[in-house]
Amino acid sequence: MSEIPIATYFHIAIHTFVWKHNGMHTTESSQFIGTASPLPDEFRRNSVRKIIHVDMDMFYAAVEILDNPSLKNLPIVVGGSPTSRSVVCTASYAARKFGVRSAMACSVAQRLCPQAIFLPPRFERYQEISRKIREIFQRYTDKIEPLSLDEAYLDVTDSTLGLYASQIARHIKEDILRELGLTCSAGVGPNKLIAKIASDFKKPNGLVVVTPDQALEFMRPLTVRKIHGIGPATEARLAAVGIKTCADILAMSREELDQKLGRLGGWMWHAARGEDSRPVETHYDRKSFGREDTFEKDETDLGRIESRLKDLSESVCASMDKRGVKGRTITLKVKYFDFESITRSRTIKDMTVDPDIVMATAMDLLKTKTAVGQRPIRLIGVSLSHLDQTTPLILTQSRVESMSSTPSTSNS
Ligand code: TTP
Ligand code: MG
Repeated sequence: MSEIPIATYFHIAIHTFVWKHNGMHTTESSQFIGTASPLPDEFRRNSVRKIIHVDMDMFYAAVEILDNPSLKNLPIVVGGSPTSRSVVCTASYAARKFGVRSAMACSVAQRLCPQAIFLPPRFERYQEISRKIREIFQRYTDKIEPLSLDEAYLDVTDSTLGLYASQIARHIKEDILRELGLTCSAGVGPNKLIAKIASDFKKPNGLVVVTPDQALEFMRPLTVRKIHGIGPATEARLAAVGIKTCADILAMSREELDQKLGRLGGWMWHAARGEDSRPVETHYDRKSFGREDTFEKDETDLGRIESRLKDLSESVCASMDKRGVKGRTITLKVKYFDFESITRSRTIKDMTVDPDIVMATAMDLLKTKTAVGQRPIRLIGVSLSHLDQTTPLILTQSRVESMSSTPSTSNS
């Protein structure tokens, strides 16, 4: 601690003051009380927001029980028929006790829980409830970033309601229960990363508050899978270099992480410390959606470039579709081996979120407007702009349908 300059202590004191007095503190409902230790300044830089993440409990199943209370406490599976090839959208907690999970084949779900009641999904009803939930959020803030029909981030940093962030979360939970008869779980934290993990910490009907002082200790024991965005593939990659928990990352130097994980190392370094500077992005803040990727080695092979472009197009479209957004301008970004970076765009007639259209347009731009094949390519990216600003920010029908028919991971 002796190496922390006085200016840093001052910085910490300011943060603590702002946080406490602007309305975020640990409430009696907090499920975590960490040992606060002073952190170097760089750890704190992004820890000044007040973010709430709200996630409905067993959403589709809960709506089914709401509309048919005799189903309460029974093992329910919302999805296709167990004799079809479809997958489980969600299962009630009673069914989860038997091991039934989202994205599992319905036939497997039935084997695990023969007494389960299978119900077909009613997407319009879920969307209707989702809209009502969003109206409740809007009473407290207009900085809302829905992630899907049943979850959203809310930024209440600048709230003028005179309420602690934890109180706002409590009000939202109460409003949803009183007006819609549904429970949800909320996480309150200094950023999106922590708020999301916190909302999952005490499901169902939980409220977990993590203050900036608690961030590091909150993260330390967590397995890396708890971090939003780390799926089974990354989990395996991390396990291969001895990383299972955030504590494992905290024990490593930045150099070691970079050396073992490359670009992922930097992100993991911050995530393990509970740092995340991503803002809550409302529909209207956002001008484009894009993804880019650096090749392991500079690439000239058209087939491999095409395959990467396909993955990127699918990823961009999935992310937009999930949010109910479409776009008209497709932009291809190419960085050559010598770091020269170019972008080439085309605006098409109709709004789209179709990965095949995005991919075909980007490929055409690649073949006709770049030096692909002649100059090795270091990085490739694709984005959609000229967004459709009118679409409500909720899951579109097509996305919901695809979610119910194709296995998806929880961090998709
Ligand atoms: P989740 O919030 O992941 O799950 P949940 O609300 O059912 O349960 P939890 O209490 O653990 O939050 O997803 C919300 C809804 O999205 C879910 O009710 C059904 C739908 N969904 C699918 O259709 N397919 C999927 O693979 C997943 C994960 C969710
Ligand atoms: Mg949920």
